[in-house]
Amino acid sequence: MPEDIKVKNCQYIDLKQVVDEKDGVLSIAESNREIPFEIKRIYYIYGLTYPKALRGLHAHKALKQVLFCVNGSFKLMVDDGLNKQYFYLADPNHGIYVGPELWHTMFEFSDNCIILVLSSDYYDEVDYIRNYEAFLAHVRR
Ligand code: T46
Repeated sequence: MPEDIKVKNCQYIDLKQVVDEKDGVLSIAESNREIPFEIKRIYYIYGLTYPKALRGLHAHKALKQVLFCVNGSFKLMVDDGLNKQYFYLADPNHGIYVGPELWHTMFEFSDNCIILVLSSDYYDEVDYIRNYEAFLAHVRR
């Protein structure tokens, strides 16, 4: 059983799965079904061979995203300004919804890690808060 989520704007996402036994597994993510928004952008992160690689270190003002680890594993920390929670992602069928106003970092990547991100909007640097103190001020306003 996954642990209860205590940060706001965050939830477990389970994809619809079609298992074809020896012919493999198909996982399906559809907008406004398994994914709780309209998907406008997909990106993926790989080449994570540096053992101390650290990504994220920001929050979004409005962007909604779901993160999957489609190969390998990594850890995700989310922080809503009051509570922090850590997730271990290692199953391509199980993702984490990271909604707005959550400071998040990604770390402890396996060499073969591939992170797939489904995103509710196009890239816009204005939506990022990249300073932790500014993030705290934003969520406490
Ligand atoms: C997030 C986590 C999970 C673009 O130009 N377009 C894009 O769509 C993205 C995602 C990034 N960029 C540029 C912005 C930076 O100059 O690529 C550079 C690296 O982005 P960043 O440092 O934000 O990468 P991560 O891995 O820390 O964060 C990414 C997403 O940017 C972010 O939205 O939530 O993955």
